[in-house]
Amino acid sequence: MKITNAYVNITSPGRNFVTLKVETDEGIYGLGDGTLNGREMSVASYLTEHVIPCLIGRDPFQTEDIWQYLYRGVYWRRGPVTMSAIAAVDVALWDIKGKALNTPVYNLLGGKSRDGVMVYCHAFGKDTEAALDDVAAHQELGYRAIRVQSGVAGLKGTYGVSKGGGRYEPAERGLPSEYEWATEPYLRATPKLFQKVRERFGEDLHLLHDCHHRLTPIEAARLGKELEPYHLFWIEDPTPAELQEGFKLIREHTVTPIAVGEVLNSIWDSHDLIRNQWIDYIRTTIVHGGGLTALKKLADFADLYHVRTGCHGATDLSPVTMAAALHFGLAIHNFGIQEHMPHTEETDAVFPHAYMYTDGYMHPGEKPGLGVDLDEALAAKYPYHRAYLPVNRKLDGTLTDW
Ligand code: CS2
Ligand code: MG
Repeated sequence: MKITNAYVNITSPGRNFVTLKVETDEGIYGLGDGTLNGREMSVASYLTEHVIPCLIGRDPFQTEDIWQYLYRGVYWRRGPVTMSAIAAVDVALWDIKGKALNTPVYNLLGGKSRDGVMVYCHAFGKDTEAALDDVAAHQELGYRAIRVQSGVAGLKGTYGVSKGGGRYEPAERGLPSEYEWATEPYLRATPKLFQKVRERFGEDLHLLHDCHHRLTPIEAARLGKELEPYHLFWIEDPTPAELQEGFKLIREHTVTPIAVGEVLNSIWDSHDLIRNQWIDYIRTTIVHGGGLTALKKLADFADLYHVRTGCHGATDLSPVTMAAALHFGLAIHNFGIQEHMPHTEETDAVFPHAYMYTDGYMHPGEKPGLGVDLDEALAAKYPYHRAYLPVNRKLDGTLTDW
């Protein structure tokens, strides 16, 4: 089998998605997600101008060699654009392999290790009461794990809370919007939020919280310690992870589990976090982490240190990544949990798929390959619009992490 053609599809059913389609001489094609929220055209250009010419004529079964060719052969390594482009190729090739062998991709990753993939959803509110009501609404839908985010009194806009109610979608068309931030009100309010959640919903519900890179290590240590009575499943991105050893300080103060990784894109970015057991869950995702070939290596390395996966699964990762993540989560041994932010109906129509949600779990389905497709005629009805993630400033105007 040979790759005969490949091209990038960019569509925007409510938000932008970058999809690579790889075609072969046997009529089988594969899809890969190359979406990088706020920098989509960088990945599209990287694929079209630099990667696709090198794919034509290659054997799509050679996932390892093609991955190494695209990673080592470029000379300039790592970074979200490069690794998202490599991921788009890699996932498309696994899709082709599964279709050619007439089997779901999970069977190529070790086969089923569990019956279903436990997922967590997002509950949020502008204040504690609204957040608790949203937890109740999501518990009604059967979720056994729920991330809880709340507005912070006195702050205009907070990560994870939609501005005007309704769905939360981080990227906005037009130039970046500006949020404001103050750590102290957040640190005072968050333990009280989770105290209220436990009082209303009891101990059985898995609770998660995303600090979204906004704390220093000692602030994260304080928060983790004050959340201990509420037994969270994890606190996520407690501090920017470029300084991996910053997590050593957090670890010395709290037993609240820690998840990191959605902005990381290679095993080297989390190598110290994992081998020192400074974290409990690795969130690096298939689309931004170099694809299934790379994520399988990362998961196997993490398994040696009791670190489980908790892959990123926001709406800015397309249904192609959701499908790949579910095959991956069904097969690997050290699966932890999978994030699930349901896409819009328009998005699901553009990307028809076999995966399904039932009572707190998801399953990729039994179709050969990934079990997801791209309706190109429908996709064409949603042209790309440049969009940006917000920026965040402290009350004195200092730019900080959003
Ligand atoms: C968040 C993401 O889902 C999460 O854990 O951190 O929503 C993140 O803000 C977006 O993916 C950024 O594009
Ligand atoms: Mg996050």
